[in-house]
Amino acid sequence: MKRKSIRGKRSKKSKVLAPQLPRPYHAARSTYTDHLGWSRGNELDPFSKRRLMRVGIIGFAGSGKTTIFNALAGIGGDVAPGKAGRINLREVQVPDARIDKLSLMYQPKKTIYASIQLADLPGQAPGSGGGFDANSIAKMREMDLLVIVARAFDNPYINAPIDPASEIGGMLAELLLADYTVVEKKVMRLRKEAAKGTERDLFEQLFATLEAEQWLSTLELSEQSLELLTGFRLLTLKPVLVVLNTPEDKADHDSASELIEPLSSFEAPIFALSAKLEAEIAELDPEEQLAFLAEIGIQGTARDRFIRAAYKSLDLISFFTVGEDEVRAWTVQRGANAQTSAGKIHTDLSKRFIRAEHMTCADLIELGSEAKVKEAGKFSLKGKEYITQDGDILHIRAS
Ligand SMILES: Nc1nc2c(ncn2[C@@H]2O[C@H](COP(=O)(O)OP(=O)(O)O)[C@@H](O)[C@H]2O)c(=O)[nH]1
Ligand SMILES: [Mg+2]
Repeated sequence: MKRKSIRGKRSKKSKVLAPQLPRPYHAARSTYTDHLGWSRGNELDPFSKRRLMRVGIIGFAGSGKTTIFNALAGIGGDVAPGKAGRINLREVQVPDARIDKLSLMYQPKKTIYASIQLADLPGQAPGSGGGFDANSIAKMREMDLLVIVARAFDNPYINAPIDPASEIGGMLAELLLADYTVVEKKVMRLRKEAAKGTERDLFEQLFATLEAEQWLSTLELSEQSLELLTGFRLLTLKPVLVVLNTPEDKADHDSASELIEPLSSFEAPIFALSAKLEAEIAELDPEEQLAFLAEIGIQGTARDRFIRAAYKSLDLISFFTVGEDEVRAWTVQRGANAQTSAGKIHTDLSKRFIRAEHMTCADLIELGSEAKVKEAGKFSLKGKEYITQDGDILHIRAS
């Protein structure tokens, strides 16, 4: 099998803590629409203040995309076959044990988790060989992360053998082809114009890479190059996760290992889960979920593991604000400084930034109160340029 290079390393299996949730975290706002007119921020700027990160679920028809979408969104239940072209959208909260603990400590009026947006995109018939239509590709380009669902269970409605490796390979090839088409067109024009300079060099490099069937994410592109490419929204620059939709009796990583093994040549992180089982679990309330999981010997739901992994592969981190009114997670790109982070909370806080009061969530949880953190000398003031770390608790002082 050909080695495909995809951004993202195989993630380590993460242990999931038993949830001690102050309230169910799937009480998220939902949207349901058949077009992509939901964006509130700047389309092209994935880090604009309001825009949620979008996770697009893609794969062949019948692979279980809609079932997984429902399970992840906490909707549960069986699904009717999707209507062609329809997109399901839902905002889901990112489970975070730190927020759970902070919420227990402060007993705030509101607890707000970080969230991402899931999109259930239309599929492609297995073995259709027809590829995605331009519309489906355009929708994928709007996503920040692509999740390929591959079927490893027997679906009586699908007249095709179980072959997740070829489904994954087929999807990756589709994505690569879509970029190739765009880049080729651009290169041909630049060549015709006998263009010289950065843009020409960049596109020649991209073209050669795609011709060699390599993902563009394997290139180390400069910030400047990436900026030039923003408008193209190239698919092979996006992170990819694979969900292997397994039979119910092979629903966790250990028992699914023989199914995962043949897929190890794909460099994307692979998540084994049973969509059907997860959807059933999603219908139970939190206590019932725990009992059920214990009964079938699975530690934590795949849902929690998966959503956290998606969040991580987007290179996002969370910082927190705490108080009696609100305990809240805020999302910033890794590497964001304190001033940018303040701007997530409010533009004014960024403009009038003086200092950020800082402690870590780990210290606060360990020591039990802000006063104790101060006593231990683990409370400090940070300037604008301080690089926000995952798990920081910030309070912004502004003029
Ligand atoms: N046994 C089993 N059936 C599943 C699983 N996931 C999905 N299905 C069934 O497969 C069919 C297609 O699923 P759906 O989510 O609509 O696939 P989509 O076309 O990719 O959106 C539905 O009848 C589901 O109930 C699974 O993990 N196990
Ligand atoms: Mg569907």
